[in-house]
Amino acid sequence: MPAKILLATRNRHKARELSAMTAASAIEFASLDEHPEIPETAEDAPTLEGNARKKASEPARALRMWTLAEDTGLEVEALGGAPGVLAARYAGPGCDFAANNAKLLAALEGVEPARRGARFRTVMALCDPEGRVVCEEGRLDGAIALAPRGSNGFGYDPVFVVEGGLRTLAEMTDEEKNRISHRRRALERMLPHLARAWREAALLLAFLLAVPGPAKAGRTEPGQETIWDQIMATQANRGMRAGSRHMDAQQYDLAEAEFEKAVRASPNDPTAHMLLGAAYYWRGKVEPALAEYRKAIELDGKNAQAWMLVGIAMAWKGEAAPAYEAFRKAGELDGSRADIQMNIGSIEETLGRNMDALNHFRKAVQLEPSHPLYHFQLGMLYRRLGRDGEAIESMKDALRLYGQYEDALLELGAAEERLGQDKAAMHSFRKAVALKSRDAVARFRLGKLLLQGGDRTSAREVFAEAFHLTPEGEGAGLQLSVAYTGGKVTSAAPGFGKPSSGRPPAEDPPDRNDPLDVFRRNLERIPLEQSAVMNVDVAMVPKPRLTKVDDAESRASLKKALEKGLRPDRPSIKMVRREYDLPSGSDSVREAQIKKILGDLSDVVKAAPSDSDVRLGMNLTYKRLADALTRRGDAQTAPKVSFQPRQVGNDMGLWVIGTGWMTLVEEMLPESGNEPVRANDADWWVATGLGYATVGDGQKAMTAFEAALQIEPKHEVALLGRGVASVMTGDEARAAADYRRVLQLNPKNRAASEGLKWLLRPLRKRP
Ligand code: ITT
Repeated sequence: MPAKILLATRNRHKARELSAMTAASAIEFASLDEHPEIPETAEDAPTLEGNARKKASEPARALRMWTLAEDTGLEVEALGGAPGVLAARYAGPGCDFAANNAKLLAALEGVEPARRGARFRTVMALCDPEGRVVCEEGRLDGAIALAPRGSNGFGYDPVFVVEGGLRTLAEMTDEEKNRISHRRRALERMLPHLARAWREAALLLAFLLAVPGPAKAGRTEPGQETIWDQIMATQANRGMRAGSRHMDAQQYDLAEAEFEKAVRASPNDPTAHMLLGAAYYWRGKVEPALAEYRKAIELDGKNAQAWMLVGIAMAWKGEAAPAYEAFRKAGELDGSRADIQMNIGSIEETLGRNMDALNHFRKAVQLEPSHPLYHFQLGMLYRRLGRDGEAIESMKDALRLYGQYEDALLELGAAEERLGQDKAAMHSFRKAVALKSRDAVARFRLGKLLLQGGDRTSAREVFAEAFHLTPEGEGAGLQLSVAYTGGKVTSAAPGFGKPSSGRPPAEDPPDRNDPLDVFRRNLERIPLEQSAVMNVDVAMVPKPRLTKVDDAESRASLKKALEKGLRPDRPSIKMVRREYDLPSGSDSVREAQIKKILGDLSDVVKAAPSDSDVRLGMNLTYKRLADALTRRGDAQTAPKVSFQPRQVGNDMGLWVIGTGWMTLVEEMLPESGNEPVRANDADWWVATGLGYATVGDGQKAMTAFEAALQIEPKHEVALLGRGVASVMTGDEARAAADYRRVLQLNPKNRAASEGLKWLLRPLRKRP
């Protein structure tokens, strides 16, 4: 997991104690030993807090990592609080523990036991990657013994007798000390911050490969301030917070305006420049984005994120060499980030350095084994290297983590088929079709396997649903996204499901932050005469939840509390995806649809493990058909429909989008020309035609469907196919004729009636 928190101490006793106390938690610490390049912090502040802050913030800034550090002092009453902050160097620079103890005992020579009161005080500091610090303190009261006793612990432990007891700390076991120590008490207070830092980092990495900021801006627990909230609050006047909200809502223009303000207000803040750059990038302004990222690097050359952003922008421009250099630089600065490793590997693959790419992909998977995309990408590389067995394993890993990963199912099926495991392949493709019913690729592969197995009837059924047309229209679609990160979803909000024909929802809903209520409000805005498709991603990210330790319990070990509160194993993300159709309809029909959708989503969210953060993303697409057409210059020749074989999206909101799926069709198409294996079999021609249509070759598709119809003039699916090929080659009238013919043969054919509806929809004349 890259989301380690750096433990900034060079004192291995401290490190051991802190590690023991957090061993059962999900939090992982990185040690300063892994970063020999970080110079030792000069502990020259006059207070414990001052030193703790320095010890945490210097490495945090240098490494852009969450960092935990502490400074401990021993304060002896009879010595006016000495040695205090100077405890480490009490007997002089470079002195050892024994010398310090000897000097202390000598200073207290003759002081009676009642006046030997003392206390340990630890100030712990947690610093975020931007250099902002929170501090917490822990104390342990006691007295200085007359002579050293015991051999456990370190430092002043042999001379420190815990209040109310007889033993020195050095006479206690590690566990006993760790239950009561100043360090444990400081850590206890720090835990809520730590847990949030941990979660923050984990979430960020899991969800945002490219953009800094937005994911962090989401609240993790309603009503509770996170460190990030505090940071954002201090930046509110600089527009960062508002900007991040806009990024969350994918309103990049608004985000841009806010971040521009932020940059004007704090021209030396690298984060502001990165955020502004990200907003530019998402608006397609790649050069200005690059300029901002470079500015961030100028201000902070060790900013791995900024280097990675440069790499992404360069990769977008198609400039592999500078992209590679930037990703490598990012990797040098932060070797623990899986996303950076993936990016390095992707470029290497582009450059044909497959073995290097393989190593980087493998490393990414190691660093972040709970991320399905990384397994998928690794599997894809195995596939391209012809290592199908390993590809299958990787795809299965991805599917174990995200069962609805349709691309992984397709790849799995294809690899299984290549290895001759037809039964398994059929099973995988069937699952893919069940997940994305209109995916022509999945239907193509499944149908071919069925044909091969001699099951002609099933094959035809599978092919029949692969020819759905999509209405076209310039400016006709509306994309709308709602991102939500947060605690409990309380309800599907009373009163949901009231549709409107364009009028605003009647009254303010009870909880405007309830994501399902946000969904409801947006669904209600869809005019009744429009149809829409709603896609929802639900991600459940386990969170280390902290239980408040009450007094009775505080005597029990911290380890236990942590065991209770924090998940002991690595967080693994659960994803659920839903797609809903909202056909146009009457008031009551729409009402019922919305009710059903929200009820279903509410069930999904309720079924989330109670120790998970739920993140919801919604994407609504709808078509304003008539309006769009009136805006067209040439309504007569403008195409009304198109054939979209499959929806390619950035699965799971991640960066990688590809056309790799095309290979899944191409590898099954005839080597040369367009003759299928069985040239006198209409169904084989249909399969071939579907294949060509899917990879966008309308002409070859047409030839194949014609051939099928020569053999079998009343082949329903071939007619559907020729309709699609006609659309692809620009003859919508012919497509309509074919679809009419299909409906004569079979009035129940869905693809035909739907396609015909789009093809024949009336054009509204311009006034
Ligand atoms: P870092 O700066 O790398 O954290 P350090 O050894 O310099 O390690 P401090 O300045 O915080 O740590 O500690 C000052 C001294 O206080 C330390 O050298 C010990 O002698 C003593 N000390 C700290 N914690 C102690 C503990 O739990 N028991 C006994 N002595 C302790």
